[in-house]
Amino acid sequence: MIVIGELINASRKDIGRAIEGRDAAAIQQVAKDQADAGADYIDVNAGIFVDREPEHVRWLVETVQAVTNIPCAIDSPDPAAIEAGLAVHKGTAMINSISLERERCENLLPLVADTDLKVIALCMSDEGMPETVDDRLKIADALVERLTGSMVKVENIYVDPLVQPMSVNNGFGMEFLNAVEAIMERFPGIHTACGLSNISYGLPSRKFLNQTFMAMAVAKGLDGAIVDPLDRKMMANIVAAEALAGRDDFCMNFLKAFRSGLFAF
Ligand code: THG
Repeated sequence: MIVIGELINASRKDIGRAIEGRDAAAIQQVAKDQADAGADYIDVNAGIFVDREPEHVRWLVETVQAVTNIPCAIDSPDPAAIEAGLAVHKGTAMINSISLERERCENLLPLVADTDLKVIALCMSDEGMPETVDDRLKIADALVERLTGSMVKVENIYVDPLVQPMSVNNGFGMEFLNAVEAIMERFPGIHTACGLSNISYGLPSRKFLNQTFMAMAVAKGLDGAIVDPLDRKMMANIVAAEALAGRDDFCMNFLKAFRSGLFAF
């Protein structure tokens, strides 16, 4: 499982304030904590600052990379913000995300064409949010075709089928899970990723719901997630679920995690 640490997101009050006030130490602490907890990527999102998003994203990438060796997932719907972050990023970044929305797709394809960047391909189009497995597969088909047509390797693509709140429609959980399974089957070598916590929006005990949903998604083949790496139970759940799903040879990762104390709450 590729773990993308979600905590550097301007919609969180402390982070929004730290970005505005250029409090590098505060951002760097959150970056280091997530890397130490086992994150593979640090998501950087300044989405609440519409006009100043590119400059904030650029500052976030520089600030985070000054203290960690792991790459960033540059999280914005605005191609200009992604371009600004990429311009200063060292190593191989993850783009979060491209979608089938026309403007986003047209502007981002040239940026990722022929590169080794990791790309999250969000199942969203100008026709709105997908609801069924079929809606998601149609968008995934078109996105994968365009990305591979631009010489992006299939193993660098993370399709995000889009998690929607089950408080809105209690079928959304299974539609998402079945989409993960269908996408993993249809495009050998591809990955899937998602912002998992959307599932519990509007409900109590969100962490508990997110942890349970993670185990179900791992069983369907999910191999990337934007989550809080400081949530120990979530991280323990991922390791246990992957072993149970037969994705951990000789239970090596599970045993290693046990020895390092991950399951001692
Ligand atoms: N797919 C992709 N990218 C995404 C999402 C997705 N990026 C943004 C988002 N969704 C995932 N990231 C976060 C980051 C932080 C929080 C949730 C999702 C978060 N939420 C608390 C809440 O909602 O209650 C806020 C609480 C707080 O203020 O701390 O922390 O779906 N590709």
